[in-house]
Amino acid sequence: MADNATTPEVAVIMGSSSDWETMKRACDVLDQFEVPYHKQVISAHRTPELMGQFAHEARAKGFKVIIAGAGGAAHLPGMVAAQTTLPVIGVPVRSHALSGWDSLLSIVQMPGGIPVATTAVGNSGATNAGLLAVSILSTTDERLAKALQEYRDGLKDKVEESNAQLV
Ligand code: RP5
Repeated sequence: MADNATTPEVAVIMGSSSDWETMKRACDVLDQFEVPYHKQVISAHRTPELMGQFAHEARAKGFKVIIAGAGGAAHLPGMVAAQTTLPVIGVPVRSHALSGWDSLLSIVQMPGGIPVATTAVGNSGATNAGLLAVSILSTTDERLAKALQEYRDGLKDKVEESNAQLV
């Protein structure tokens, strides 16, 4: 349910269109759970004013969770978190130069006071960012709480089924 199908509850932002290959996994999860979301490229260093405006207006626009992905000197999640009190989930995108170590450390090492919930580097992190957003929304949404439990049950079933392959 991308982009304004109904009022988006989650914003998925990223520093560059080159992050989309990773960040689309967060959107895939939101689609799977039928959570409406908005996706947008917002760069902390190329469009700092847009970043500030987005963060300041996010709560009034009805967003409940922000997922922010960036790579390299990945300021975006922290700088957005600095300008909103909404929960911000940061996804370290795997970089070419340092394989995402730079992204991870840039996002995870927030000084006390301004939290960013940081996921794993890369595709798994983006998937988990989507799931964490659903989990946050599920605290006030019984449909999502049920759907998350069914998802977990499905993971368990797959493990049990995988035993049959150990021949
Ligand atoms: C960051 O720089 C982006 O989040 C991206 O991961 C990285 C490289 O950006 P491009 O040069 O591909 O636009 O701002």
